[in-house]
Amino acid sequence: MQNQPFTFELPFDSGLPTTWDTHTTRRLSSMKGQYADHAAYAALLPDDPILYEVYEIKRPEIEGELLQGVTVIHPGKVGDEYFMTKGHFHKVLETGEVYLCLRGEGMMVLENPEGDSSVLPFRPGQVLYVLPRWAHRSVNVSTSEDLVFFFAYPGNAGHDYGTIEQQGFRKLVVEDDGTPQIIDNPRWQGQKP
Ligand code: PAN
Ligand code: ZN
Repeated sequence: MQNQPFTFELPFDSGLPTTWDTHTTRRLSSMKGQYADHAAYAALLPDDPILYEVYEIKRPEIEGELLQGVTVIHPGKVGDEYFMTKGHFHKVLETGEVYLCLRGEGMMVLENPEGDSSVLPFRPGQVLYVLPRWAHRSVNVSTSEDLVFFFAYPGNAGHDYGTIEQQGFRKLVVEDDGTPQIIDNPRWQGQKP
């Protein structure tokens, strides 16, 4: 781990950082119950494709530090739903996060425990600010190109994946006639506030 201020490159052609400390791959099998089309999920499971990869710079997970890295979501669909991240609340709910889109074509699905939800397009050059209290999931709405983005969030934020695993997001992004559409999640299992 660096103990001096440092720089690293995020070349816009690849979007990949030139250095990183950890590289995590997330496969379809880690998304059980998240895709609305359970039959399509089951059909793809034997191949267990990699949906996305996260490259992170290691820093102490404490207040005052920032954790940063790059996520690459590969193109693909499960039924009509695009490849996407698991999505999470931060364990420290009052935590914001900054995203910068580097490549591809995406959407961010967000919601808070108060019942508000939002789905924002996410294009190269755009910064997306995730407000404190809002769960967030990134979706690659291209079926041919990677979606690549940079993120930075407070070191003490932590991740709560369990709430989304259990209740899902209120909104889904699905392909309809070749274009992304936002629909209500028929399986959303949260409690209305
Ligand atoms: C991002 C995400 C990353 C992968 O770094 O962690 O895009 O998504 P999941 O964590 O939902 O699998 C972030 O929001 N960190 O807090
Ligand atoms: Zn986050």
